[in-house]
Amino acid sequence: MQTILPIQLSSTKLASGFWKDYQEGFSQSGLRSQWNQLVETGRIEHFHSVARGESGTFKGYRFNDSDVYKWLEAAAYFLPHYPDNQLKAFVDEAIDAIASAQSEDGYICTYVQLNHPDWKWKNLSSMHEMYCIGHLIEAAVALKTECQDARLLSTATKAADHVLSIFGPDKRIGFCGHPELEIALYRLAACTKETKYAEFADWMIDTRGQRPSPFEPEIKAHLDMFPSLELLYCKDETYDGSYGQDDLPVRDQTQIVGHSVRAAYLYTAAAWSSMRRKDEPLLIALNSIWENLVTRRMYITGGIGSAGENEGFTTDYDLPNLNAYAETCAGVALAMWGRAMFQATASTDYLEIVEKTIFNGVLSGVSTDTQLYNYENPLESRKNHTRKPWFGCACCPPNIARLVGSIAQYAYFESENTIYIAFPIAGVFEFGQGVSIAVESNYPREGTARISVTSSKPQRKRLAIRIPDWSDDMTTEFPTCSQPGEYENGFAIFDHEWSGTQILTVDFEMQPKFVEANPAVLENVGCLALQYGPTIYCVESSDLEDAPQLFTVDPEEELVKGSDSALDQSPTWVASGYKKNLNFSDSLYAESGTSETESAEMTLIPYRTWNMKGASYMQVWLRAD
Ligand code: FUB
Ligand code: ZN
Repeated sequence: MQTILPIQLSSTKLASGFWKDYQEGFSQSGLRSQWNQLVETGRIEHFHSVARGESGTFKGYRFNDSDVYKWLEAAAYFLPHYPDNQLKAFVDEAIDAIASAQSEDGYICTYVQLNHPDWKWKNLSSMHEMYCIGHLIEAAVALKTECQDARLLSTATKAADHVLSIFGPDKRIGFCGHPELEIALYRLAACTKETKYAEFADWMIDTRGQRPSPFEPEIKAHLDMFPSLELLYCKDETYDGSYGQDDLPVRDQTQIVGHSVRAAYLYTAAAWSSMRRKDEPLLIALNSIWENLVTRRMYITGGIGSAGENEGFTTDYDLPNLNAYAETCAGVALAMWGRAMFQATASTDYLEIVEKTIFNGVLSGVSTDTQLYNYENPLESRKNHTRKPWFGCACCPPNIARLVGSIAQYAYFESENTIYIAFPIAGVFEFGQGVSIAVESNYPREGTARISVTSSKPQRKRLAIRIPDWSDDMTTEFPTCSQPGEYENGFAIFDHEWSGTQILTVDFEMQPKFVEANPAVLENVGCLALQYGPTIYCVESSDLEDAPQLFTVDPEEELVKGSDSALDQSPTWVASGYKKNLNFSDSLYAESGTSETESAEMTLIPYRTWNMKGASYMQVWLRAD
């Protein structure tokens, strides 16, 4: 199979529309308000404090450095497309601050440096030192690749070399409780052409899950400092490791377990590793884990990690709506893993999930003005959620910023002979050998896309357009050729001799559909959810007179298109059904049949836009029996 790579961001220019709106929001306000939070909460100051030789002045979570790094990575994606001197000045300030905090030997983790210098590399399972260095590396690679700014890369490679000088096959056995460095090292290897980083990441992936685990003795030794580690990493007081995917070697794993962000970051890296090493058994294992996830442990929104206690997975079909954790970062991580699986297999099966999580469980994590965030993304609310401008544990806001800034890399891909379109984003996109495509589309609000393919010279190339699972019909108009000639792995393939500019129109039929869950998800028995294209809908009390929990939808009644959502201009849908009448008399209970219902209509809005008009009652799964 030919290598499939995401399009280079420098070869993309988004046009007005759904994604440009989000990007403009982040470039004009979201990134700025996040920067203010990084400053106000002391996250930037921590680096200066280290440089000044202070001690004991770190405040907050021990992995707070990573928020600065993720913000920098995001800024690197936005700056070339939305030049902004002030944003650039913030970036410069951050780069200098970070460099000033690095120890002579390359070590950097301001929590340890300021508050616990004697804990350096003592508690890999929980300290997040490698996790933070991973995000530092990702930021540095992004700045180098997108902004041709190599300043942070020297800090990052020095930190990476420091890690490699301590850990490795012939040195100390170790990897991070929170995978992330693995992803970063593959990116660093690609950026610097230094394969030692990729080899080290391969080694970390292979070493995880072996026995004895490096985590076991340190957890015992540090129980007084981190008592929660035993709860998370042990079962019946015996080390188990599943919280950090250290229960089995990855290639022996079959189920998705533990902390959801950790899992999806690890498997993203492992998918790249399998490609790099042509390691079929590793890919087969990843596919088993994936299957377990998407057939038993994933919300219809693409949210993953149902439980708050471990920020992760529980058991098959345990998908509570009201208490769903479904962290925004886990959605971002799932999009990354699905993308890597697509790169490894060329199959749209993975892109289905990438699309599902991005358009629902991830975008619900940010308001359309990019100022307010959801950390958890439940599928039901009883006025117990409000969006926040920031969090004490602020991993999600900059994570979603980096995803939105690099969104084209989830939609457009290229191999030597094929251009892949996972979902259409409006704009102009340049590929190798002088081929570019200009895409006009109002996706995901509508299913049509007009694709103008321009080739600087006559040449044969395959244009592969994903046929979404949710669409019952796809029509194409391509006057110069009666294609598609073939279907492959879920793509319609236009294998064509391109020259000059040729125009292709595709229309994915988009109809609102009620979806039911496997009855093993007891929570959703007798309930339906509405899907329109890739968008999952919900009902919110701010659009009704009452809580949606009082309503029963009648699926036999036709859904009527409502006015477009004021929040993201997607269609709303009006469903008919019944509503429990609240005139239940004064009693708490009454004989069945005595309470009244009345016919009612309910307006469904895109789930991603819920919780934007203040705390509300909300439901994705509507009672229908
Ligand atoms: O531990 C670092 C990040 O903070 C995780 O990815 C999130 O789940 C949150 O715990
Ligand atoms: Zn998060």
